[in-house]
Amino acid sequence: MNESQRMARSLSQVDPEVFDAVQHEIARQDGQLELIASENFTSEAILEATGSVFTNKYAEGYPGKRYYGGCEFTDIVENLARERARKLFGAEYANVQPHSGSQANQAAYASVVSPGDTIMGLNLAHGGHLTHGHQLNFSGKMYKVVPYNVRQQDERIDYDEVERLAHEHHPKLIITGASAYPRIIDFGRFRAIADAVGAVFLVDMAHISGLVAAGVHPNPCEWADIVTSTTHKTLRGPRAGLILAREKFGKEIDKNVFPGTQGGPLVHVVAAKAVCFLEAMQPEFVEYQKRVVANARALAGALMEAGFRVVSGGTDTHVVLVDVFSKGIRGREAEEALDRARITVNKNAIPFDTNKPMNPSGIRLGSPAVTTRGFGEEEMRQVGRLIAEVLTHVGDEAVIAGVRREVGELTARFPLYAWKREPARA
Ligand code: DSN
Repeated sequence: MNESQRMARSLSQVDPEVFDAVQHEIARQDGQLELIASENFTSEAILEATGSVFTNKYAEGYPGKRYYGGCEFTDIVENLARERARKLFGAEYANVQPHSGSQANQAAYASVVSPGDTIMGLNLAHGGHLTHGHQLNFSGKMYKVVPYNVRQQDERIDYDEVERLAHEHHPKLIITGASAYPRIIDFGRFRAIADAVGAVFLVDMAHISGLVAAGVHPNPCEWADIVTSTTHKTLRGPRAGLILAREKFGKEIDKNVFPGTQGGPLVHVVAAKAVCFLEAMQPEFVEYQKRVVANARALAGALMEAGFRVVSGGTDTHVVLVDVFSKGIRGREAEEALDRARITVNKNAIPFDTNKPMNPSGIRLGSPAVTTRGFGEEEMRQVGRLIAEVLTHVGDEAVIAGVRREVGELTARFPLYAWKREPARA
């Protein structure tokens, strides 16, 4: 066998262990109910771009200004991604190189604040994200953080508190956005507060960017100076990050992505982001996102009907935060019992949680992935009933086995990646 024949061998021939793990992962994704709010299933076109030969390319710099030769086709995909991102979100500037949402935030913050400056972000315990100022994260270590919270009575952001804290602490940067907050955020109110204290206003729309792209959620680009995102949650693209901004911030952001915080871009992932933005411009993507929101509401409704308290009384988005402790169960037990029934969720703190983060009072659910596989509101009501059945019988393996069988029937009706499930080749 010569080198070129060796290079042409398939994964199953070269590494049966990794091949088998991939096959098992396809079967796992196909055979379970994926309700993790931040996950989704990408199209074959996006998988193909992510697995393309662009993985071989070094391309430090930006289109037309690279530190390496041979970037003519890299420039094509990066320009496509930048132009499509700007058009999709109505933004003046886009940087499509961040490897992740956290790296997008790191570079975006560095372009407008210096270490030691004061920033404000939503408390992680109230639905915010690690990178919005948690003490164990770079954001909490580098900047002086003033967190804001949700109100206890309705579990919505306490805008009066945000305003009071902003006037008291004069932050240079006010961040909003969330990982576990099911309600539409009032970006206009944040803009007014930021203007009143002379702060830069940044929205991290990682969770909602698919809804925003489809116009089923207000677009933060209309209010914010800088908008960061991931591309793999509701937006249904490859696992990666994105920064959008007003033109005047572009030069500094470019410098803070490369060389400030990253080296070479992952060109194969940039290519897949271009495909993702194109897919998100299609009319069927709008229909998909409408179903994502309707499905989350149907799920929340079914759980409330079964007697569970849903944080904030419902959802405006794809996220449903359930207070399982309202029925005497804690998040870890709930997550584990649902896992045994092949329903995948994550334990999650609820605002003003009285339990510890490793076994909090809540679970977080999301509708994007099951909506991608074709579920409608009827299936979501069934999923709500199945979750309630497990959570009211966490120690009863016979009940859990019954739910697992129903999950199997449901997933079999909406197959996923069926074309990818090949037997191992010799
Ligand atoms: N880990 C993501 C989520 O699950 O929301 C946020 O980065």
